[in-house]
Amino acid sequence: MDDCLREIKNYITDENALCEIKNENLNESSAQTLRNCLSYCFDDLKINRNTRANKVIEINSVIDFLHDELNTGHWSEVALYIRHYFSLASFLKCIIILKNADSLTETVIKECLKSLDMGILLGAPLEKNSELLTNLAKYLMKKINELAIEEKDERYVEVTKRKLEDYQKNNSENILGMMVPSEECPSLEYFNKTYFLPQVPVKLKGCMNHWPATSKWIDVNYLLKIAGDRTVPIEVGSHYVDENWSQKLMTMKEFIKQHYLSDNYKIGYLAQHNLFEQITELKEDILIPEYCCLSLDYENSEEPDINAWLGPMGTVSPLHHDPKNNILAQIYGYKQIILFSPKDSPFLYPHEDKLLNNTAQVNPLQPDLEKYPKFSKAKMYKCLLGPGEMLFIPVKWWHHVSALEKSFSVSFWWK
Ligand SMILES: O=C(O)CCC(=O)C(=O)O
Repeated sequence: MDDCLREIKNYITDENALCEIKNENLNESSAQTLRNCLSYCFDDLKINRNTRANKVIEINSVIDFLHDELNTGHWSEVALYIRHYFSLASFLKCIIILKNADSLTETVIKECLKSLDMGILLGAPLEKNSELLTNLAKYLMKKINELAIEEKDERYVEVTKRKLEDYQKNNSENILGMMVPSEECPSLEYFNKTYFLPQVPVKLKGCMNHWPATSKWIDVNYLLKIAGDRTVPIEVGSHYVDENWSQKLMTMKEFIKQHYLSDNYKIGYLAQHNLFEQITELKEDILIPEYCCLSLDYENSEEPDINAWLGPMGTVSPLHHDPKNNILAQIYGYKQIILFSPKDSPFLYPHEDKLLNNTAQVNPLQPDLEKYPKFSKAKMYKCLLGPGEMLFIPVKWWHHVSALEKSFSVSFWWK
């Protein structure tokens, strides 16, 4: 255990920054408890078993306090320091669990990973130690893999590969609409002139053949090895406007077993989650498409927002638009995508509620024309997006996305 703790200390890039706890930002007792936990973690204190056990209770009291603060008011209004302290407390909880354990068992590691992931998902990267939690989680995943008895399940490897012709037939016969144009890896200049500047959607082929993700991620055992015990947010229910829809936190392994591989369970979707900041190993398998360097705003040099979309057949993202340009890259599986220009917004009946007014009330696959008569005036575009293909969705273009089989996509949103 001492070796493990010594190794972890190497991940701390700035110990002073880590130990700086300001009273004015926290209530006095939480600040004091955090300081006590810090010194327990890093000063070589000899303390008895009872006091050790109390340390978990102490750090949990700080975590509970911060958790309440995180859940008060709107998420965007939560002060950044609360999120920093939440990450710090989650990190300290992990160290306390490790210090109190006699050896590095699977149960101990899982408990640590859970705490780190909560810190990553609800907290914010620590100033001057921004990769501490992600690196520690990566280290612990490596350790748990060393302990694990290989439980390869053949079911994990298979991902249905239906014939492209089936989909093409289905797509062109059942859905009215213009096919979006398609290009074979166009030059940046041509893409800019023909699609980006006029803001026209296009399917891009042959641009991601060199991404390791296209061959590695289809094997669920690979995802389980890298991320099996990591906690991720899952959307449960048919789609986010449905009244029975909810969000849950579960491990990737639970998600894969309960929602991804199981046919008779409720639809679960790992949707719009920045998996790559959380599990940085996966980021090494993808590349930011060069088209994302184009911008309508010359001052913009921000990195794109990269999100993962992993789910079984049948996931649906209802018709909506987003505030940024998007390249939706299909790693595997087929998705059917319906698009409408922003000009057609009045024919799509956006929800009136402010939180949902980027989402249409009409379902373009089964429009209720009595309720939404103007929909018949909308010009519909369609795209069948297959493995290794990308779709450029210009900012504010409406899109409805349904997965025709198990599917993994990565979206790159940029201004
Ligand atoms: O793939 C999906 O289900 C939705 C993707 C999407 O809406 C997006 O990338 O903005």
